[in-house]
Amino acid sequence: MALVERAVAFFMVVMIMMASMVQFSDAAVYKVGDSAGWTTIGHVDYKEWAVTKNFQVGDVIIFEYNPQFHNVMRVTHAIYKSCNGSAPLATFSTGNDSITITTKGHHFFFCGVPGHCQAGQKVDINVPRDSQTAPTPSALTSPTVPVSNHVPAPSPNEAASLITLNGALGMLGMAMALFALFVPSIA
Ligand SMILES: *[C@@H]1O[C@H](CO)[C@@H](O)[C@H](O)[C@H]1NC(C)=O
Ligand SMILES: *[C@@H]1O[C@H](CO)[C@@H](O)[C@H](O)[C@H]1NC(C)=O
Ligand SMILES: [Cu+2]
Repeated sequence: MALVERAVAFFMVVMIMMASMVQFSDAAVYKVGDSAGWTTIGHVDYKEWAVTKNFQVGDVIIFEYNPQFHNVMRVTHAIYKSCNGSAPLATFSTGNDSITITTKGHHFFFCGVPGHCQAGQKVDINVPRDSQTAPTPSALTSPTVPVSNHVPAPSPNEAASLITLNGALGMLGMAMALFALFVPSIA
């Protein structure tokens, strides 16, 4: 009897961990400009950087820069096109700004330092309106647990894939540790 209960408990723990793994790997973290960061140096093509990504609601966008020289302004499409930094929707200036994308559609950002937006320091984070929403914890009751359907573009120097991978590996490690704990008492 106790043996059956332990087996059931173990099974449930594994199912919960697999479900949380799905959620964990679903939100990606993107550093704008990858290793170049948020800058006017080297004329990083932020448009090109953004179009190769598969942004989803819940993703975190990090702007990393020297706050003495740059900032981040979230703006409307009209302001984005005109590069006029006098009336932003929001301004960020820590030099390491994490912005979580909470809605679908376009999210426009540029640097508000005069001339920088014109020089190309601007980015459009677009979450396609027809993109799938994140899977719900219904995986808990389903016998087959889908692994993430949201894997960022496979670029070796991309922090996002590493973070996602680390998360998945961490969960796998925890599941294996739990397995080691449970197995001697079952056998
Ligand atoms: C920028 O926008 C403000 C209003 O938000 C306007 O007063 C100003 O003239 C604009 N600047 C330019 C260069 O268009
Ligand atoms: C920026 O913040 C992230 C956490 O949000 C941290 O991992 C990273 O090391 C920070 N980078 C710098 C340059 O401070
Ligand atoms: Cu700037």
